[in-house]
Amino acid sequence: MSIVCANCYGCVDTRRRARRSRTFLTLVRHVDSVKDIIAATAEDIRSMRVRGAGRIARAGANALADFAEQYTGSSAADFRRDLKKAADILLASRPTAVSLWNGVHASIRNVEAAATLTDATAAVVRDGRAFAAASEAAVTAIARFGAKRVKDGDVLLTHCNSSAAIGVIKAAVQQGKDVRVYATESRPWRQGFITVKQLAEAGVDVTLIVDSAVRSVMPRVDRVFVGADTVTSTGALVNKIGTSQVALAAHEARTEFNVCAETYKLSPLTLFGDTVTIEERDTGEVVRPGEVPAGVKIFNPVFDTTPPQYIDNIITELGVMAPGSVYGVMVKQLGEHFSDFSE
Ligand code: RI2
Repeated sequence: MSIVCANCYGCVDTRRRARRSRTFLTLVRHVDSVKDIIAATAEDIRSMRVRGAGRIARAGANALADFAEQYTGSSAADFRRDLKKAADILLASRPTAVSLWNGVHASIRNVEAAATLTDATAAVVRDGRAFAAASEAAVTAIARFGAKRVKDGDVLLTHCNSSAAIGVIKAAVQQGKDVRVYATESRPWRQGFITVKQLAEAGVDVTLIVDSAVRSVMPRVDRVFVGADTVTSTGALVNKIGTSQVALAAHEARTEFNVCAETYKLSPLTLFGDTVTIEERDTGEVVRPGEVPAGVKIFNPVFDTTPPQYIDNIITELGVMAPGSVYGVMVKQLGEHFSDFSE
């Protein structure tokens, strides 16, 4: 059985968390087979019932661990074949955030070397759960490092809804710093409403603004903290649509622009020339039926790219770095697997 939150975009991505958050639950879905675990998770990610780059990565890793735990096939070869299909289904659910790709690959990386079916399934359970736990720990570490950069009296701005960026703001407030926060609405999904709810519940002085108000308020802002869906080998940031405009306004106003990115948001694929696919979502997210004349075209890209020259700091669980340091971190992390990604 899998428990899924249907009315909150991102509050639940693990069963443990769901049990703690009973009040959020409006839908309990019964999953009958191991195949359904993967299909249900992929659908939750695609429909954004589970959203946020970190959460979708953990959801993917935990789904593969569940899949392995409940696998009833009889050979390691069958498991490898079925696991590959499961991984492909999860990866097709949302294309932009490399966190999902890294979570899936971290979960399946030791399967080839496993001698038996038991060893292979155990490897996926161990690696999937370990990725999810490390992912949560990374968000906590980023909160600790990022909060040190916030000064008492600061005015902050955040865009969309990033658990890593919100972690930084909450940690700064917990340290007793008096901060005020502007949070963008983040059309079309309006994840900014989740952000203001989370910050208000934490006792933070938060003001909701429409996306087009960013340049207008930026001269009053001391620091921007945003999350990341993908960071490329050149240190460019791929994040929620509008992030690059926030960065431009920050650059113009000489406001510090900080990216909160766990290292599993770094894309090893970009090191070898791959580009990042920018997801385009349904036009119904932008307008309701009949709201614009027939024949009007709607374009709904949901991420954009911020060049490294507009980024001051990338705050990771390994520490605070400049965009130019990303290449070195990626190479070190890939280590002996470096050539695996060059195909
Ligand atoms: P955390 C979100 O994407 C936003 O772009 C946000 O900045 C990013 O994921 C990172 O979020 P979406 O799923 O991992 O709302 O920091 O499209 O929570």
